Amino acid sequence: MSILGHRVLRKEDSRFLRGEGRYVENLPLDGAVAVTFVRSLLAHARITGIDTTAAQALPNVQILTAADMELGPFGPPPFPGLDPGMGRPLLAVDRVRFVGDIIAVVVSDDRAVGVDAAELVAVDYDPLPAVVDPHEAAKDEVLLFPEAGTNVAARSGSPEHDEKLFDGCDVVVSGTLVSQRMAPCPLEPRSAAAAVGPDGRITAWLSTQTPHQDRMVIAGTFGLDPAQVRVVAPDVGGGFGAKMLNVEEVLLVWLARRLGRPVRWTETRSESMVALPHGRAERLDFTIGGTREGKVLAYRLAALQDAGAYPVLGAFLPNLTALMASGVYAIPRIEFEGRSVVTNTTPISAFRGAGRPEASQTIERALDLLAAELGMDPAEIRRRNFIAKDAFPHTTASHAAYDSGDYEGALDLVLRSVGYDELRDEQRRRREQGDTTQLGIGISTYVEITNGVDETEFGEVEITPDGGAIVRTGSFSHGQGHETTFAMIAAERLGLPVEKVTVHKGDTDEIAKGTGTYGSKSTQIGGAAAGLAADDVVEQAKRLVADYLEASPTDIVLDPALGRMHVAGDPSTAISWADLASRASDDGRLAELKAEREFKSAPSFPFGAHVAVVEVDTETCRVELRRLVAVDDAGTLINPLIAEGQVHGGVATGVAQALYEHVVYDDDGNPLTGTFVGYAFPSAADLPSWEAVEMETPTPLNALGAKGIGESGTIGATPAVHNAVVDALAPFGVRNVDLPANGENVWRALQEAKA
Ligand code: MCN
Repeated sequence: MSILGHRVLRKEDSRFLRGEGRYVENLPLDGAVAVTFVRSLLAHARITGIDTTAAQALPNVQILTAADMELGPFGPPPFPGLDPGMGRPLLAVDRVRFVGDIIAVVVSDDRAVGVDAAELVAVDYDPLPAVVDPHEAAKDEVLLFPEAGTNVAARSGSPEHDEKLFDGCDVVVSGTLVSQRMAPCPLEPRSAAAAVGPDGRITAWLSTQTPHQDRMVIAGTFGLDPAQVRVVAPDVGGGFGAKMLNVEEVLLVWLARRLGRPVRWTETRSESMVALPHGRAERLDFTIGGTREGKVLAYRLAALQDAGAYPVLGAFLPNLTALMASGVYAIPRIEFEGRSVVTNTTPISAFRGAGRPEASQTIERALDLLAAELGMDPAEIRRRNFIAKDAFPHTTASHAAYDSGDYEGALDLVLRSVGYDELRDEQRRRREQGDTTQLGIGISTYVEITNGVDETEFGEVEITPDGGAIVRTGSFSHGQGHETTFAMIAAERLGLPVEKVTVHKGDTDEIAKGTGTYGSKSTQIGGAAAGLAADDVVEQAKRLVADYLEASPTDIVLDPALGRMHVAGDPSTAISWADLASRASDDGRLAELKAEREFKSAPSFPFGAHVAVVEVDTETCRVELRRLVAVDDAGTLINPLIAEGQVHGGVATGVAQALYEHVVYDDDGNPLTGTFVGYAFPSAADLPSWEAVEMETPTPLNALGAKGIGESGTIGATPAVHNAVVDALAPFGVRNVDLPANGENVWRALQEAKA
């Protein structure tokens, strides 16, 4: 029986539960000095002077500023249309553009002394007007990069409107959805260390998701051959898309080279809240039109993305929103226009979902609005517009080529699981009785894209002298459980117990290549590559066994249940992996039991349906999420336990956006949510237990049949909860509640409806 599809406990958890996880902060690093960043306290200002005298007076402290920096700005990424002049100086030169911009670095033997010294660095600012609202930024009145002549960093889609887009529509509704700015809040904040060997070779220990890509960027930045750089990512306590190489890590390498000493820095939580890139921050104006029968004919979407002070990945999120605009629906005509603008705020980058939640949050609100206008049940309008189960592969009007799906099946399953009809009955009763606590039921049916840009991943499998196996992968697990699932994939192919397979990752000296982990692509490409490498090892092993048994390799078979190879039909002379490895070791032939593979795939499209049930107290405006039932179909599941864990975490993030989290700035660009006191980061106590329901529709794109699951819960949950809150308030004439749909925004929506 195959181990795949079984709820195998996570191999890595024993290490974590015993406190044996190894993070950058607790790696032994002899003689490492501490790095503290002096960050801007103003959102937009000219720097007219930096006085380090008092700080330098502290013991064993050194301070460096832009005057010491020989490197040019970091970024922006070489995306088409992006003004190359919008790069970020590693240390601010003359001007700061957000609270958190780095002005100077303090290097100290003692970290506490470094923190004191940083506070003593006196910066003279000449304040400039700050622009925080992307709409204001788009007016180009206050420019962040005067040389660029505009704050618009990138455009996508087309500004042209087709006047006939809504021809033939009986009903047309419009609205706006602001997918609010969020902070990724990984449990382990960022951390980095760097050292230079006697030969000038750099080692960087990074809390990252992408060790191999980081090596390339570091090598490129310092004009080195990539072989001169080693990146090691030990255990990483979460990343959620935000932990990709940034200025801080580059500065650490720069300091190690310049000082000839190992250096280390670990972000504080409040530093993380302003310095680690944020996510979302996209405003979407939509118009949807359809027939009286509820058939959607046309959809127009205009996205205004706040890219933050320096355009990085965030500037390109509208491209993903555009691609996924159609959701699970067969919409004949779609028009999209996207603009990304720079503002005096923390840069925006990827955050769990990155561009796709924005698409599904919008189309799911639009569908509900249209249903309300037509007096139709939200489940029914969805049914009337789904891309049919037999229509795959299917290319949408927004140019996404969906691989496989069963959207109506997911909706049926979630409605059955939640008891939809009974809930509607209860809702009706409460409405009729005029209860102060109203029930809201929200549906979202979503599709998302994983491995969005046809990436390739590397996998290697090697049999060890004791007959176990090592999997080396270019993917990088930072909470996702690859040490278990990738071991399961190889174990199944090799016929070994999963305990005998160890997964290695994150050290660029040990793993030949890799792209890392983001976009929920690891299993479908990294897992698939590991599986193919294991297949190759089996074929190579058969040749070795054939030599030992004096048979033809084509006659040798692997008994996957016992992990033994023998001549077909003659199990009596079988050779186990342990025997084979031992004999091959003695003969100097163990290297024959090792194979490398790369696997490239087109994107896959996981999908699902969520139903949220909320209670809204119409007097106090308190919102309570009572239930959330989630059907998330990620194709064939490798490990349903881990997949469920991913759904749980993902749903928590989605609910956090729907009800709690919002990074807020004042008009001068001061962050008002710079700590967990002001930023409503929910804990388990704030959330109900999720009800996750399995559904598996394999993809034809890889031999595992697996799509991604890491971001699905997030993408499905927000619109379900959002729709539920609006649904609860429908009898009061409420058509929209801003995100997060918390007490304050519910109160505002009720006041507006009354007015
Ligand atoms: N899996 C499975 N069957 C499938 C698909 C996945 O059993 N059909 C398993 C995988 O083998 C893996 C896990 O589920 O152990 C997630 O796999 P996958 O969907 O391939 O996603 P990635 O491993 O590429 O993870 C990336 C994704 C992203 S983009 C974000 S953001 C995110 C997430 O994963 N950040 C996380 N989950 C996170 N979980 C934790 N704990 N911490 C983060 O920072």
